Amino acid sequence: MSIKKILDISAYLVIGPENTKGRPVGEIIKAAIVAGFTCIQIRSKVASAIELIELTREAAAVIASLGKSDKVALLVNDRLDVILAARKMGIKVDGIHVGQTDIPVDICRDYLGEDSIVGLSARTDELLEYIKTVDVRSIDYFGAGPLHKTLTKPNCGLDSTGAIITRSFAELTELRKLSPIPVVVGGGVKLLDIPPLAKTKVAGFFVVSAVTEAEQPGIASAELVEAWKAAIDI
Ligand code: TZP
Ligand code: MG
Repeated sequence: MSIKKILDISAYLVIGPENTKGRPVGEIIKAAIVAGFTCIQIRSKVASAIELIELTREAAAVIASLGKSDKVALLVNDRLDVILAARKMGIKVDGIHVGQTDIPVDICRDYLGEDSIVGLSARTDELLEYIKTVDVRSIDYFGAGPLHKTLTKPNCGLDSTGAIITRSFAELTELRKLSPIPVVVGGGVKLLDIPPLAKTKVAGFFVVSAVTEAEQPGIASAELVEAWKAAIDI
């Protein structure tokens, strides 16, 4: 069965070599999945194409070694070319995550096929407009945010006046109610944000630094996953 049918974006790690304080990306991915993370996105603004392919290979191998290839989705940020090359080289990549100025989702879908996962991110206010007007059939989930200003992606939430627009839990609840597809929220998300975020009933949270910069990524991951599970049970 295609992993797309059971896509779980409840605990979603975004990671690249620039985020790990010099530690191997594969080790942090492993610690996060063991702790219960359900989706992995390789994202690097510094790695070359070949480095991205190798990171994707490593991530796929880690997921396979944990017996999770049909449970934990592996996505790559932006780089349709990297995904196509990785697949040609026999690496299992489940899909792509793109933003508003990246390759259009319909083109991604066309190249990657029906069984692949295509995620699209935008600011929450943009998404609220977007879902009113755009056919979302080629998209599997929305990435929304930022919840807070974040050093990991300093321009995230930037509007035309140069201000950073962050999102309120009320807006996220509205988006979740109106969106025909699942919504995952990130941008500055830390452990304390998990309970109020879960209350909005979005499908999940995504993090970079809360895991990748933690002294003990496995423990930080477990705390986030446990907090999410505890909060959605309420
Ligand atoms: N997309 C929107 S915000 C962001 C990405 C990749 C970075 C989030 O990083 P952090 O460290 O969890 O704030
Ligand atoms: Mg992008």
